[in-house]
Amino acid sequence: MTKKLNFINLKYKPKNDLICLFKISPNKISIEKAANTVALESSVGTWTKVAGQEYVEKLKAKVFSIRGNYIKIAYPEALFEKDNVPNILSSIAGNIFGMKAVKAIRLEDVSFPKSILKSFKGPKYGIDGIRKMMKIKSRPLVGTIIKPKLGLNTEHHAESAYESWLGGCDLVKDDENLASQKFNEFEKRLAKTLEMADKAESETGEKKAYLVNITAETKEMLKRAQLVEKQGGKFMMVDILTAGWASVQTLKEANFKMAIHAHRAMHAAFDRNPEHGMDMMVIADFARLIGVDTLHIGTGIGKLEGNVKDIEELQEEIENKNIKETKERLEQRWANIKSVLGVSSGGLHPRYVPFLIKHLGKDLVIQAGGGIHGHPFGTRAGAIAMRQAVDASLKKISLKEYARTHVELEEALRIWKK
Ligand code: RUB
Ligand code: CA
Repeated sequence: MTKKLNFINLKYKPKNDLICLFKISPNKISIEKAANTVALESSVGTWTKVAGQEYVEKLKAKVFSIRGNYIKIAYPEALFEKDNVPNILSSIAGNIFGMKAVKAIRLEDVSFPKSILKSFKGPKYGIDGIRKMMKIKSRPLVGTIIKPKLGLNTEHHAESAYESWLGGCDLVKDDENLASQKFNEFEKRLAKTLEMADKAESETGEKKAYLVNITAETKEMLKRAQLVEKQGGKFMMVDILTAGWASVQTLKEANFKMAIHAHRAMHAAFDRNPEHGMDMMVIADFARLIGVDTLHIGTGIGKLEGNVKDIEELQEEIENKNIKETKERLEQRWANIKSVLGVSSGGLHPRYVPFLIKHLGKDLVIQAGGGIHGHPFGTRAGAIAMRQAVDASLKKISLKEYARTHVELEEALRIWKK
C-alpha cells in the first residue's frame, strides 16, 4: 500500500465511531485507492492536499476493513452534529455517489454509536405500543389503502374506509400521493373518515385507526398534524423520503400523541440498483432512529421489486433489539430505541397471506389496496376475505380448505391466482 492512502488503517478498532459498510466498483483503480477516496471525500479531505492543522487529522474517517468489494469505514462521532440526520447523510451519503473514482458505490448499511443513538428519541410506540393501542395481542394487523389512489371524493373515500373497517381491517390509510387535492381536501377528509372510524369501532368492538397522509411543506404538515391530534386521530402518515428527513425530524420533535406511519415512496430511486445508491436498510435505520412507528418494508411476493430474504433482514433491523453482523450487514445495539412495526404492501391479496406470515411472522401489518377493494363482492367482502386468510394461516389450515366454508375467501382465490 502506498503512503498516500492515509485514510486506510486496517488495524483500527472502531470505538465511538459511526460505521458504514459500502460496496464499491472502482473505476480503473485499485479497491484500496477507491476506498481511500471515499473515506477522504466523506470526511475531512478533498481532491488535492490542503495544508491542514494537525487537530483536523484526528477527524479523518478510516477504512478499517476491505473484503473483496466490501469496505467498512469508521467515522469519528465528532464529525457530525449528532441530532441532525441531513448533516450525517451529507457526509456518508453525499458527494461520494458521483465521484469519478468509482463506477458505482452502494451504502449497504450504517451502524450508529451510542452518542448518536442517545441524541434521538426513536419511536414513541414501537410494536408493543401499537399492539396495546389497537388491542391486538399477537395476530398480524390487517390494513388497506383506499383505492382508486386518487380521484375519489371525500364521501366515497370515507365510505370505503368504513366498509374496510367493518369487514375487518384494523388500519385504513391514504395513498402516498393523496394530500389535499381539490377532489378530496384534507380537513374534510380527516373529519369524515375519523367519524367513520368511531362508528366502525362502536359497531365492531374492535379498535380502528385512520392513517391520514399529512405529507406537505413542513409548516403545513405540522398544522395538519395538529388537526389530527385535536380530532382524536391515532395515527398520522408521512411520505418520509419525498417529505425529507429534516421534516420528519421536525414532526417527531413536535411530540404529537399520534403514532407515525412511514411510507417510503421513492425508495427504489436509492435502493433498486444493487451496485449503486443505498440499501433500504439505511433508510430503515434512519427512520427508526428518528422514530417512526410503522414502516413499509416490502412483500417479497407482490407487485414491487424486492426479494424476501432482504425483507426478512430489514424486518429484523427495525423490529429487534440487537442486530448481528453478517457480510452485508453491520452490528447494531439499539439500546433504548424502540422497535418499528414492518408493513408489507404492494400488490397483495389473500392468497399471499400464508407466505407473508411464514416469512415475516405475526409482527407485521399486511396491507392490501386492490386486493381488498377489487373484490367482486365489494370492499367489505374484500376485507373479510383478508381476515379469513389471516385466521386460516394462524390456524394452519390451507386457504383452499378454509375457502370451502368462507365464501369471501373462496371468491378472492377464484379471481386472484398469482
Ligand atoms: C399499495 C400501494 C402502496 C405500495 C408501496 O396498493 O400502492 O403505495 O404498497 O410499496 P396495492 P411499498 O395494494 O393496490 O398494490 O410498501 O413496498 O413501499
Ligand atoms: Ca444498521
